[in-house]
Amino acid sequence: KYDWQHFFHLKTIYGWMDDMASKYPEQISVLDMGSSTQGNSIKGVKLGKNPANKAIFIESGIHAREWIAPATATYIINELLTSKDARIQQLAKNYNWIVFPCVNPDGYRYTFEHDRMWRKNRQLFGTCRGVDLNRNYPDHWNTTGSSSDPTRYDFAGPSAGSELETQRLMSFIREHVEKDQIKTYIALHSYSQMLMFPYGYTKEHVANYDDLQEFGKKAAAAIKTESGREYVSGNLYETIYPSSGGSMDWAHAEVGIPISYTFELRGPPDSQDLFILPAVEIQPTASEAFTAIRTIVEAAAEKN
Ligand code: 0X9
Ligand code: ZN
Repeated sequence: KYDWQHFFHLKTIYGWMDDMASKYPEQISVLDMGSSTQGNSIKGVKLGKNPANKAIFIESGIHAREWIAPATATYIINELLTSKDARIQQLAKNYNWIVFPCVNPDGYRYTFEHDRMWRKNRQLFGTCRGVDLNRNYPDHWNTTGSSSDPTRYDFAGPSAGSELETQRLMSFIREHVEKDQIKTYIALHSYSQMLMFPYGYTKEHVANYDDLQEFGKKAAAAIKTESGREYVSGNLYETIYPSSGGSMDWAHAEVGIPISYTFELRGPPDSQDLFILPAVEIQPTASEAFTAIRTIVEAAAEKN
């Protein structure tokens, strides 16, 4: 049985998505981007089937050890399907939601089966493994905050877009951006309590900087009201650290998705292993992340 008191293995998450799709066939269907380097499917769901609706895309689990991200993604799917809250029901009705909880399935499996602190995918390079998939996207690839050394945690890969997982996500987005009117792209990570927008590769401001800053500030305020947690909002370069080749920069600059954010969710209060969040934190963390997303979506809708 699936819940939000535990972290779950890839196959349990996929099984739960299948169960939800057979339980709510009118509202949700399972999607498949194709297979990863090691032959695991990259599965997600689409909620909402009104072709007139704009879509929100949620990418999660690009970094394997950030387990709170897939748990938050499934929480959001569940809320959109089952919530009695009128505001959430409205958002489920007025938007289509495309959610991929685990876009790095090889890495995610590896954190369960071998090394809890693994971050990258599992591509082989001589005697070491792994590309940081959030440095592999073809937008100012490997220009700052990434590495050409395959032993490093932030290895950008041998070339821009070299990894199968990157290619799968890129083709999916390219194929669906117009068809599904994807206007919002949210990437879920941990830890740091930040709501960040492009760019990651430069401190230069995006054209809609003021809007993204305003929505981010509103979202941070909504979290503060809900849980008392302090989230910082700002452009990625100045808020966390410079980094290039991230999926968010690519989605915004190369694909043209206007509302793009990278969330850094909670880490544990005091621990050496800041990616290891106690399972009791899943529910409040996921809830505040969903609150932030709803706030951004509603604030953006008001501007149109
Ligand atoms: O370093 C990262 O990829 C992210 N931090 S994490 O601790 N989750 O690894 C920051 C986002 C960098 N991202 C982009 N350039 N989009
Ligand atoms: Zn991350």
